[in-house]
Amino acid sequence: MNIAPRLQRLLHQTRHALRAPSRNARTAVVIGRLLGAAFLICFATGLYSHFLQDPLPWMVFPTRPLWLYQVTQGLHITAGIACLPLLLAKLYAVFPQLFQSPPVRTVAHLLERASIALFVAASLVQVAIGLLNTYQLYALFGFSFRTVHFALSLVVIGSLAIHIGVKLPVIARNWSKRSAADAERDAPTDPDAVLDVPDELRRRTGERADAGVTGRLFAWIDRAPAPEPPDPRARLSRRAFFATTATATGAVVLLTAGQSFRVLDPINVFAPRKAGVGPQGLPVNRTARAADVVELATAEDWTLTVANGATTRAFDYAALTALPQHDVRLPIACVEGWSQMANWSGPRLRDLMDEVGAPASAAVRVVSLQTNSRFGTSQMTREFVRDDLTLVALRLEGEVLDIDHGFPARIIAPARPGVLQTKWLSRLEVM
Ligand SMILES: Nc1nc2c(c(=O)[nH]1)N[C@H]1C(S)=C(S)[C@@H](COP(=O)(O)O)O[C@H]1N2
Ligand SMILES: [Mo]
Repeated sequence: MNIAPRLQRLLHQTRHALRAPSRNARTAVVIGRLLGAAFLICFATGLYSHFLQDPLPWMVFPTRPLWLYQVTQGLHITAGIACLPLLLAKLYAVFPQLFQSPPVRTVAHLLERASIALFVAASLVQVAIGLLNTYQLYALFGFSFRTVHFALSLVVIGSLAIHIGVKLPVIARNWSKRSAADAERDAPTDPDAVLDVPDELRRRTGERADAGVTGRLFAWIDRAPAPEPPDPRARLSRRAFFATTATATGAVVLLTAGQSFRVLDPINVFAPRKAGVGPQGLPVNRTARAADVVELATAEDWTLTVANGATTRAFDYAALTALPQHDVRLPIACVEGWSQMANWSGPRLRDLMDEVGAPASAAVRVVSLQTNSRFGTSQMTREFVRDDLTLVALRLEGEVLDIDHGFPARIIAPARPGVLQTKWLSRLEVM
């Protein structure tokens, strides 16, 4: 039994099986545009979220509309989820490019391929860890999620810019259906073109098709005797490919976006959080027990210390309720994507600042009773400190705060990530 001809025929079939009507430059451009838009939405909203949590000294943030962060973060998570099927579709469309012959032509070509490899790897990791984070599976990573997600976003956007720059001629040629059809009429592409160096390029570089090791290998594969013509029905048609991609993308978006956009709540089946489920009708992100604060939070002698340098005042619960109370309707908008509006009441933070003579320009460090997590402290820039809607909340939906929502007192402020709405307050320090 002779192995070589069998191998030759097998490779030949494999090589031709990769051909599919949807595997062409136009498909790559159509999916690429959607993916590009999703990546840009994720990048912009991600930077916003990142700097809200880690502001540079000169940064000032808008506090209106009060649902601003709820919407930007909802878009971030929803666009990120859409990237998953779109990335797979794009990889499917360009997959045969992996087997170019020869694998590397010039230094520029090497850099181009390297930037694509980096882009594909970084974006797959980026989308995967983002998704795991929305399900609170941080424990799976041995690293700080936010640091890595931020650093990778720069790699993804940088390599995407290079990729778009390199592919600009292909993108321009295939931007519209018409231009793609014109290009095809002017210079019909060999159905195998995606598998090989396009003839045009070969002519320009004066290269022979069967040059190099892979060129010779491909030439040998193509000499396979009498290949059976591939069954056209066995291939995914262009229409089926787009229908599959659209269905998958639509489904993952529609079945999870309800966590961020209330109108879709009835069909929220995959998202980790359900609106309205939790004490006082609001989901809980970290329970008092997990934060190890039950004893401290329910202690008779609990007080909230407000400190401005040497001036400190301790407010017990009765003293806080004796201050003017205000009602606000503000969302908890978690970085993980879920969000929900709620009715809060309590004294304004700015009134407490005035009690210790804090300057109007002061930022505040918020300290929780919780000491077992980074979320136990947060910082608030002056525009949030001075906002009329920023409260030291004592009540939720007309009742005393549930211990899991931060009893005796928590921060609630407009247009801010949930992670900064610190629960189980202990100290407020003027900075
Ligand atoms: N002390 C403390 N405050 C905290 C947290 C925490 O882990 N510890 N989690 C934050 C996060 S990530 C969110 S989304 C909100 C959720 O508030 P809720 O549990 O009342 O819905 O609380 C924030 N406040
Ligand atoms: Mo959160």
